[in-house]
Amino acid sequence: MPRTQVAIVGAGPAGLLLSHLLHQVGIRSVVLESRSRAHVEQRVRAGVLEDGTRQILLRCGVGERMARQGLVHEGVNFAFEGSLLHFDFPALTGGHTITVYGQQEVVKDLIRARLEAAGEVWFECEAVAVQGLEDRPRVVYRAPDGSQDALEADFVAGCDGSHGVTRACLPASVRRVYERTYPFAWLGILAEAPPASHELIYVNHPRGFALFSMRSPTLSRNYLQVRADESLDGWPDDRIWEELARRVDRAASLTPGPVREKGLTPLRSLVVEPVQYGRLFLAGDAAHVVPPTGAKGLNLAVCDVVVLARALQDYYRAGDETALRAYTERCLEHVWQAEHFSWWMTSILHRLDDRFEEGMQRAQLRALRRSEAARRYLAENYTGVHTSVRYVEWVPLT
Ligand code: RFL
Ligand code: PHB
Repeated sequence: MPRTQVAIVGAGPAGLLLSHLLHQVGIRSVVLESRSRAHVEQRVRAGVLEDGTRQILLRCGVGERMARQGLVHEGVNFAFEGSLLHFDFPALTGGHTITVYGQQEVVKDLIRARLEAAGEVWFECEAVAVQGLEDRPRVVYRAPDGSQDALEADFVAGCDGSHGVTRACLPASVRRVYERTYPFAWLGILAEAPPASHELIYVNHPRGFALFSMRSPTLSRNYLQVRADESLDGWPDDRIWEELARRVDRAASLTPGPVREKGLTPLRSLVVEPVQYGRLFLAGDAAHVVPPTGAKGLNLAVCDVVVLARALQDYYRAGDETALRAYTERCLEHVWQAEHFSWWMTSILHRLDDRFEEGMQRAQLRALRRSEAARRYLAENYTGVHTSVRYVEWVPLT
């Protein structure tokens, strides 16, 4: 049976970054990924990197292309009640910014770094079970030829996202899952069209939420709040552009263009406790899900794996298990913080169809306009001052 030190399930940002960080301190790992390399490199998802995430990627040597091609933004805008509110991040946070750089670009950079270092990423190998969590863990997986095999390891990292298998491997007797669903979804497009504005615009409009983002000066990434049970069939490209134009209103001028990709994302919040059991450690979306409104999912995954890589380094270097045992407690600190922020952003920006909640929303939005302290709270959370920025120093280096 093949054997490694850390078996990592999932080649998303969490699994790949963990494998890279471990490699840098001499710890061997194998990443098992159910999909093909082309599939994971093309999956369009997140776009906003917190300041700390940017610094972590640079510090561990995978940020060179991001530094060249990523778009550094000094703020975002909210449009509500007919006018625009600008959040000046450097002024509100003592210099922090965000970087717009597609998640699939981060994934490509990490895969390249792993493969150039002869790292083992086994594509088209789907984990079906994790066994022996207490002492001799092994991941049972289906190989590309359909046969079933197993990989033995000292530890297993469950980085297989929100629909993976590892979360369910925590025994039911210890696993607690806290979940919220929202009665709406996001319809997202990636289009060959200039962005609506040079910074992101989050729109609270009577017809529903909209978000105007980008990937480059010629590629826009826009989202619309739609009903949770909506189907893409009812949304031909023309209708999407018309609806985006209605919601952006006078906040920016839109130039429609060919739609390259479109998808629906249901919104939900989910936290699992604990995120470790025996020799299994969950990280990223396997451990928690946030609605995308706060742009936190990828950044949280980065925080988790920096904490985990550091704890594994302590273990292999000095036999010290203290940080491994503290993993759940350490992670839950930043996880609940980001869960709150993402829930709050979601609740102040979407159409809620409830008079009381609309009153709450208006009060919060007006407080943001009135109060620099309120804007600072948003800016600190958005740029990751209390999460990823604090973990930059934790990146395990030899
Ligand atoms: P991923 O990226 O889902 O990767 C998990 C990987 O595991 C594989 N897998 C398995 N492999 C082997 N065996 C199995 N049994 C497996 N089951 C699954 C999957 O194929 C996959 O390759 O999880 P990870 O690494 O934890 O990363 C999390 C992020 O992907 C996610 O949080 C973000 O995309 C969320 N998100 C955003 N996050 C941000 O920080 N900033 C943003 O601006 C942002 N915008 C977004 C988002 C997510 C969105 N969608 C589509 C959910 C915008 C959207 C629309
Ligand atoms: C994106 O550019 O895809 C994006 C930006 C901000 C969010 C979510 C997604 O809150």
